[in-house]
Amino acid sequence: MKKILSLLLALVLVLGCFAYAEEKLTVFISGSGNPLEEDNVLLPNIKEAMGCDVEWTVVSAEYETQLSARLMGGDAPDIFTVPYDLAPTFVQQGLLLNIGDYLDQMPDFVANYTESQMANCMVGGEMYLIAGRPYSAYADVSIRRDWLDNLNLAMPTTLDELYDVLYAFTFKDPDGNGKDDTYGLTGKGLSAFAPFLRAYGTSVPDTFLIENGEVVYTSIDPDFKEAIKFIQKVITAGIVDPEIMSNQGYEHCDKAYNGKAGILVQSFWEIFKATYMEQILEINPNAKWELMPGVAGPGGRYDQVYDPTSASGYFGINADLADDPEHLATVLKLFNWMCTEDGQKGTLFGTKGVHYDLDENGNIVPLPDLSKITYSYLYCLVGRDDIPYLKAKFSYLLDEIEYCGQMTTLSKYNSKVTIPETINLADITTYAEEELTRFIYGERSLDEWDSYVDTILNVFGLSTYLESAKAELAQKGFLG
Ligand SMILES: [Ca+2]
Repeated sequence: MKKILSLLLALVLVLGCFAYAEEKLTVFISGSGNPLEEDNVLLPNIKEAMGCDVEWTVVSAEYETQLSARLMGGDAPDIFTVPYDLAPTFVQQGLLLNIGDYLDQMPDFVANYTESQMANCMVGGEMYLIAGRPYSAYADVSIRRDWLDNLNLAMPTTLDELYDVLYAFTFKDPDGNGKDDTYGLTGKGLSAFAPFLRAYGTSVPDTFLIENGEVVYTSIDPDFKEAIKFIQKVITAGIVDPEIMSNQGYEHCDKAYNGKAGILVQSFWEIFKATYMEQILEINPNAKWELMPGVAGPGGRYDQVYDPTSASGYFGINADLADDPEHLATVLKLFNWMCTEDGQKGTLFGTKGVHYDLDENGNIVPLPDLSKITYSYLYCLVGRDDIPYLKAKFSYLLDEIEYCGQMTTLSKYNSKVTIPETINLADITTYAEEELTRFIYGERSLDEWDSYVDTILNVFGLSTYLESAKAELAQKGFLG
């Protein structure tokens, strides 16, 4: 087949048609939400930049089976999604090109990837993957600035000040309607307590942290036990939504929109995106929401918990291309181009004049049609430089997005931990959440903490999970 194609190319060259007509890039990725070809505005940009045909297959079900079929059939795509857990196997089977050997052909890629983003591309110390850059940390605690102002209170900076604010938001009529109709804080499930947990240097259940070179699993973290004592005080005082554990769907958001709580624990998008803010201001034109920084406590001060080791996707390059340097150069050019300003615009923002314009300083001004591009993650394989992207796309949220980019975050490492087949993580998490809830609400005495830890380790098999997590994080170089 290859021979025939070469002959065809020779013919094409002789006839003086497009010199690159024969070359075709094949991309085979896992995902969903790919638009119809006639509605796809990103793929044409990629074809134009590459100067050749590009076949972009998006597989929404049974990706691994379909990829196997391609590989076994001798029809390996140039670029394909690598399920992260399978990366070592793929390397062993010789399927993945060692991209590290070719970085000199990808200067813009190298320039735009941080050290930790490069580290995400490594398998066993060699660069066998392109890991799409992860999304930024997004703030998830918002507060009614107008309520603070009404009560002459400052933004809380410590756990004790937070307690006082919650108390005043509950008992001092922050909305001035003369009714006892507000609570300090609302949210859904245990994550509603995240602001307290972070002040103790911990996080919601099933989070892997690393403290002093040691793996910490939050569901049995002694810091979580300490945080519970503080959360119990808050609950006993009646200053948070009593329905936190039973709120369904977006009930907690609705309570905040309707002025029933002064602090909402939920991704900031659900307050600040125009569609939500319009609802909020329709209900109360004086409502003024602001992002609330983390408060300091015994465990430090963190605005959010964030996994710096995650990726927006993992992609490999067909190892056979080592024997076809010209075609390989086109494949490498694709990844490199995607990291350039042009490539980011072409794969995230669509077409100038249709989806965006540029102001006099060259900044992107979104046009209404930009909202139709909901599938950029299927095309921008290198991920995006998230904060500049968001500032361009949500230009009315510059302060909030800037804040997200500057948050102090507590690092978690879950995306680099593989769940062993012998354990049932859902059972472990359910048990942890149920028992931690009972501790928090005083239905089980904290005197039984050690017994809880023993049960989850030995009856639910958490000890197996922890052992393998420690070995894996050590092997991947995260334990210093
Ligand atoms: Ca009131």
